[in-house]
Amino acid sequence: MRFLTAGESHGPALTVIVEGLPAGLPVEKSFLNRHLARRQLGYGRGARMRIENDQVEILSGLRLGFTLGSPISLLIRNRDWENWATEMSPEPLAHGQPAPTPVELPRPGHADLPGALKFGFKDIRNVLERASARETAARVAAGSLACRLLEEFEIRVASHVVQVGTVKLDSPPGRFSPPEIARLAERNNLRCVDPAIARKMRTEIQRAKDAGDSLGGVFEVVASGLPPGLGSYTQWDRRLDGLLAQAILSIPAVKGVEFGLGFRQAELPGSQVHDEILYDPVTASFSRPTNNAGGLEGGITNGQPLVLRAVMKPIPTLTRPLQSVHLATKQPAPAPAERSDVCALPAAAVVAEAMVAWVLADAFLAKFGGDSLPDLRSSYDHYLTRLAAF
Ligand code: EPS
Repeated sequence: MRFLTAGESHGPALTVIVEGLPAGLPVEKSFLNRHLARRQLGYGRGARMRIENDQVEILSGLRLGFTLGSPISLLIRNRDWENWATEMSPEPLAHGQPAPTPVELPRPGHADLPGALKFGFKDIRNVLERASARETAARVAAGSLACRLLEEFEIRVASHVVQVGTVKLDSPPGRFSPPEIARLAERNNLRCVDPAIARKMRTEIQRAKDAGDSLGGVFEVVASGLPPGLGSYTQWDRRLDGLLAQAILSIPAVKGVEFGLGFRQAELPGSQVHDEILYDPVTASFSRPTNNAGGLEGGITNGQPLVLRAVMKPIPTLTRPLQSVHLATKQPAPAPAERSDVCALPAAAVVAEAMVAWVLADAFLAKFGGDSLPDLRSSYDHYLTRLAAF
C-alpha cells in the first residue's frame, strides 16, 4: 500500500491518494470523520481548531460503501482558506497587485530556516505552509482506512498520552489494552487514561501558556490481535520495528520512539529484559509471561501486543519568542509570536495511531496479499490453521 498527501495549511484543501487496499472492504464516511474529529480535540490547541471542522469528501475508489481496489482519493477542505485566498492564491499576481508581505523571521525549532535555505525562498511562508502539522489530517484519513481493514481481522490500535511536561502517568508500557484505552482515554481532552493525571496535565499546559511557553510529552500506541509473523528479519527494510519507527518519526515534532521497555533496557541485564517462552499443551499455544519486547522480535511480530512510545518536542511557536535573525537585514529580532498550539500531544497520539495502523495494514497485506477481502481472509485463515497445527 502507499499513500501520498498534498496541500498547504492555509490552501484550499488537503488531499490524499491511497492505493493498495483490497476490494470489498466496507467503509463509511462517518468512520473517517470520527477519526478526523478525534485528531482535532485536545486541551492546549490554538484558535485554528475553532475554525476547522474536518470532514472528508470521498472522490474515488469506493462504490456503494465498498472499496473497489482502485485508488481512493480523499479531500479535506481548509475552512481557514477563505481568510487566506489572496495570500495563498495559486494564480500569478495580477498587474499592479502588491505581493503579500513576506515572512522573514524564522522561528527556532520549525522548518523555517533550513527550508528557506534549502529551496532559496525569501518568504518563509513557502516553507511553513507545507511543513505545518495541518498535513497530519490527511494522514489520519489514510490511516483510518488502514484501521478499517485491520478491524476486519480483529486487530485493534489505540493511543493515549502518558506524559505532558513533567506530569507522568505512572504505568509500565503496555499496561492498558486497546479496548481499555479506547474507553478511558477518550473520556477527557488530554486523552489520558487517568482523569486525575489529566487534570494535572491541564494545569501544566495552562501554566506554560500563561508563561508564553509550550510543552511536549510522550504518547503510547498499543495494537492487539496481531498474528506472529508480520515484518521480516530477512532484509533491513523489512524489519517492522524500523518501518514503524520511520512512520512515527515522520510525524512533525516527534523526536524519539521506543518499543516495549525501550531505553530502560540499557540499564537492565538480559535476564530481566527478555520475555520467556512458555507452551500450554491444553490450548496448544505459545505464550509469554511478560512483553518487554513490545511485541516484536527480530523485526517480526511475535503474537504479543505491539507497544511503542514516542516523545514529542514542545511546539516551537512561542508567544514569548526566542531570538532569531531577519532573513533580509541579518539583524537580530525576536521570532514572530503567531497563533499556535501550546501542546498537541492528544492530537499527535491520534496521528501516531493512524501511522501505526498504516504500517501494520501494509505488513498484513505483504504477508497475506489478495486483491479482494475474501482472498485476504482465506489466506489469513489458512495461516491461522497452520499456526494452530504447528
Ligand atoms: C501548526 C500551526 C497551527 C496549528 C496547526 C499546525 O496552525 P495555524 O498556523 O493556522 O494557526 O493549528 O495545526 C492544524 C491546523 C491542524 O489541523 O492540526 C504548525 O505550524 O504546524
